[in-house]
Amino acid sequence: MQPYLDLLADIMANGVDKNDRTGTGTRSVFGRQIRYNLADGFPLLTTKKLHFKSIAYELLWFLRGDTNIKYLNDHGVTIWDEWATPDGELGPVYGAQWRNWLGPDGTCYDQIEILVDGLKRKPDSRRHVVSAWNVGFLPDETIGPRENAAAGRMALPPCHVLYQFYVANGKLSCMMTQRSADCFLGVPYNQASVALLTHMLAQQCGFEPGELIMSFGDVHVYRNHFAQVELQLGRQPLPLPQLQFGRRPESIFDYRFSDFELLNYQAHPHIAGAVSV
Ligand code: UFP
Repeated sequence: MQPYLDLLADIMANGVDKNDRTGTGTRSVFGRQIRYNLADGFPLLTTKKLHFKSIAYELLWFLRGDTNIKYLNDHGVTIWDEWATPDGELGPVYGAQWRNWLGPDGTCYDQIEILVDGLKRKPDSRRHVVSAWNVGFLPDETIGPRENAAAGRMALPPCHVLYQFYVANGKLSCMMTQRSADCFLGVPYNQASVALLTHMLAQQCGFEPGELIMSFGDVHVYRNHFAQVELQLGRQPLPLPQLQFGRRPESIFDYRFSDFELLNYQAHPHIAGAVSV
């Protein structure tokens, strides 16, 4: 887990104190990469305990093409609640873009199906890209998330904007580009989510999981997380858990939470921190 801890330390030592949209204020750097060899273990934080279930259900929800919080709430996940309309709608956020990208002539493109097909047929391609940044559906910044969702726009602009996959030596690697990253609260979730997706795609396409590369734009620590970050940096990382699958589902769309077996997850106690909205 050293790459993540090194990034936290880098931000604290080299970041610029800046104002931000939420009014909390951050310490921020611009343009950083961290990488993990997925063969070394599953990159779930060990210096504070994380709720793997929320990460996994959110990913399954994206893969359903779902943009209503009902499915998440039915599984006890509340991370998207504060941005949804009273009907639970979030507008065309990640799931809609991944599975139903609207083309100029009204055709919907399933980027995940195209990706799986491409990885199987042309593993050497340099075009294995999934994008969530669909400019025509970005929120209107003069109104709030719920009004945007009600108007058919995204409640929030995507943070994890672009996924690119790469195959070499029978291994599948992923580089995810994240334009904005809350390094204390968001990044631990984001990196585990991308790692899980890479494992699933590798299983479906017959590859071993390769490298996970997280490529950040504005990566920051909120001012009200400084004490938590210091606490975390003082903790000794523990050996990483392993991820196994109980079966090989029929397709990338057929995974259930019970298919994910996280083995030997040991972690220091959870550290609470307020979310800036
Ligand atoms: N954020 C993440 N990861 C996510 C997500 C949000 O780190 O997956 F959805 C953080 C980044 C930033 C805030 O601190 O949420 C989004 O604010 P903005 O849109 O102004 O960048």
